[in-house]
Amino acid sequence: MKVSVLTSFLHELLCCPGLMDNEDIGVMMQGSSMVKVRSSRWQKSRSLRLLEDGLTVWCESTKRSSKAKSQQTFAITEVECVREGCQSEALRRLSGSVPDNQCFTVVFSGARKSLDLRCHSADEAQRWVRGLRFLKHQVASMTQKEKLDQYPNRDGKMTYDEVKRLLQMINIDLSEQYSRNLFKRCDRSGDGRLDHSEIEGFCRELMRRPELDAVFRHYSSSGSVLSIAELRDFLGDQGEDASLKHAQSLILAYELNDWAQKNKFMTQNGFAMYMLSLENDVFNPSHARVYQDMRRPLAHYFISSSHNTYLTKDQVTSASSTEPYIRALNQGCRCVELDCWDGDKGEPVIYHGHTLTSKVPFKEVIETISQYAFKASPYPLILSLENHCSVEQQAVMAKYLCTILGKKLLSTPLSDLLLEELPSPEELKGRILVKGKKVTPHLGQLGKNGSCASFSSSTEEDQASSNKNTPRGDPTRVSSKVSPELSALVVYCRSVPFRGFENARKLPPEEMSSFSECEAVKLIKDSGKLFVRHNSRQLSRIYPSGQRLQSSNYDPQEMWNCGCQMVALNFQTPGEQMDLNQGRFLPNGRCGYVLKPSFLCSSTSNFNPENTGGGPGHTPTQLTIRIISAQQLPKINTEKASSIVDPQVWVEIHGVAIDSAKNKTHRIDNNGFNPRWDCTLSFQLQVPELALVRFVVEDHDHTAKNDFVGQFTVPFTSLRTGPTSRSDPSALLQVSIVIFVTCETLLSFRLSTCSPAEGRRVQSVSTKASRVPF
Ligand SMILES: *[C@@H]1O[C@H](CO)[C@@H](O)[C@H](O)[C@H]1NC(C)=O
Ligand SMILES: *[C@@H]1O[C@H](CO)[C@@H](O)[C@H](O)[C@H]1NC(C)=O
Ligand SMILES: [Ca+2]
Repeated sequence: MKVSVLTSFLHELLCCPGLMDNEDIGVMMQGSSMVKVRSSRWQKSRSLRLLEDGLTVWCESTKRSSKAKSQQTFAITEVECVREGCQSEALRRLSGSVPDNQCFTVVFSGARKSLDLRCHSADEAQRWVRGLRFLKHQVASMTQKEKLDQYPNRDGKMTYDEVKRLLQMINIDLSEQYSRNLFKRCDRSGDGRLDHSEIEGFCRELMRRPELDAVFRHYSSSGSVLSIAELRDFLGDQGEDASLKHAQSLILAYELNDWAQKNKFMTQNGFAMYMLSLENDVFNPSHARVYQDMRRPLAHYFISSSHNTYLTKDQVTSASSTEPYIRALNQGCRCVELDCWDGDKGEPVIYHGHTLTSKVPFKEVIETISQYAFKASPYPLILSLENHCSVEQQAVMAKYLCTILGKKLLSTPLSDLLLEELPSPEELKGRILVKGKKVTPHLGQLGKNGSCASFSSSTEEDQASSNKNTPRGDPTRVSSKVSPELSALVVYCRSVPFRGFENARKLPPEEMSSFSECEAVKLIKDSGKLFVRHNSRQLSRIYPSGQRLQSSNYDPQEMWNCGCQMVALNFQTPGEQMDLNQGRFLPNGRCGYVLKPSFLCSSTSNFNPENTGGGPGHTPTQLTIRIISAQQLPKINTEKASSIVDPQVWVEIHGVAIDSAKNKTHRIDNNGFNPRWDCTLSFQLQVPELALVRFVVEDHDHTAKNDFVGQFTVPFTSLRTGPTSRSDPSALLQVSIVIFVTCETLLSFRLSTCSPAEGRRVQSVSTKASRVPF
């Protein structure tokens, strides 16, 4: 089959060596009959089959009736993970009635609903689980080109149309003009078809990176290979370990050609492999693990926090589910929120009160949290309880927290001593903290049995209810009675109303307040310095305004500038703000805790984020970024599928107000395949320690708003620098960084939301940046 020739070629080239030899994949390609499960009542027979491209799974109704001819597909690239056994809500309800080991769930990135499946045997389920994971892994490592010289001989010729169709199948969207030219160039025999060696040439051309070749030639005296010494020179210019030993180790790790490796040379292919590897990522690889001091008080860290975690979409009508908890926790989120209400039969439930959002049992959420709490991060998880329950159901909540979370739940202080400052993430490793109202004995308001009914406060919940901006006229009544059982579980994160900085200074460090985004912004404007000092000792949680019915997000940077720790965002809503959150928490092993700069950790700090004229934290710095090129940018706007991307790249600085800036490259018309800008952008930073650098790739549109293509955010302090300029005329610290933007086609997500705040389609596409020298 001709069709498989190029597919196989590209697979070997791109991602999937030995694909056909894998037994699990073999079973998947033959197809399996399964049962798709939505609930105990809705279970339908489906036939699942992996297509030859190794990237698409067909899921067909097995009924032959033409009316119910439902056929769906999903791409391996859309799969976020595969969960074995009965781990979804629907499957969990079946658990007991079906064998656990015959079930699995395919979880997709973005908003697509998970697919719950039951196989007819445990072995078949295992094969699909393993196979899907294997393929996902292969796709993820697709940039690692395989040896070009090792193709087995194949026969079969391909016409232009066949080539074109196959490219589309594997999501390489070439412009008509470009692909025709390339085809012509490679068709050396001129018969309008590509034979084996011509296809090989075509694939080589497809993967060519001329910008890397230029660097290679600059350092290579022979023009065809780099010697160890030449590679060392290059590493020296990059500011890397410039020893012969390191150069040699790179040849061993990245050179694919046996001859070259044996003779200690690096070929162009090996060089490209190294340049595109994680080792050369612009994100400092030593920041990819936990590298910060984790023994400082909790208040000294930014803590990745989610708002109304249970919601899958908007704030009014969407479904509540345990799934968003899994997603948030897997992303390293360390503070999730639970809005608890009285449910039927004495079982508390979680949903957005007074709205049409569906309900999910409190017990299930806690079970889910128990299972996923420490998968992505060992550091403490904070459960932010918004409690609207009767005292009786609060006691039920307390019971579940204790029985389900067991030893993980922190229910007594680590020490009996009066706290000077909060304990550290290190001390609280593996523990779950409850944040909520506590019956505070020192107020002397209560009798022995928690008759604290009169203890009123206006914490987040109450503020939300008195907020004129709440969507419903009906004020959200928050239970003012706290059950003693639940109160007892609140140890280090006691919610108290904010009564001014002067008053807060006298409070013990375990008391904390929540602020709506608007209140926080006002405090920042009016008394930024005091807010900074407050946050050096006490925790602050910021939450989105009740007006954000579509679950849009506010700018978290403004809050971080003031040292607020828990800047809670709607994790279900992708876009600029969540991208900033991802960037903020990218370093330190993505553990959800990032140490604040020192000027945000002192109770006598004079740092004020609104300052423009120097002071603590001000280190004037020049950031120079050269945007070189991109490869295979995905065409996101499917309605205009025929048109070609006209890409431009924005570089944005998110930091203190004076540092906020953005600039963009020029636009390149009609080339999403390998656009090259070679454009240098410069930024003056005053407070680099707070700055995030965000890259956004857009498709220019003449008639409408530009389409979003991809984004990537990295903290300035986690960028690896390129060669430092030696002709430094001023006292400014010069940092030159060269970015090489790659939107990996195969990693585009299907998720899209239209958030009114931005008024444009927002999609997440991972963008990778690597460094090359000027
Ligand atoms: C405490 O609770 C007990 C029984 O639950 C009740 O008899 C007693 O009156 C309560 N005491 C106060 C001070 O409310
Ligand atoms: C943006 O970058 C261009 C090209 O480097 C430069 O000429 C221009 O002055 C920059 N604009 C701003 C506002 O910095
Ligand atoms: Ca366009």
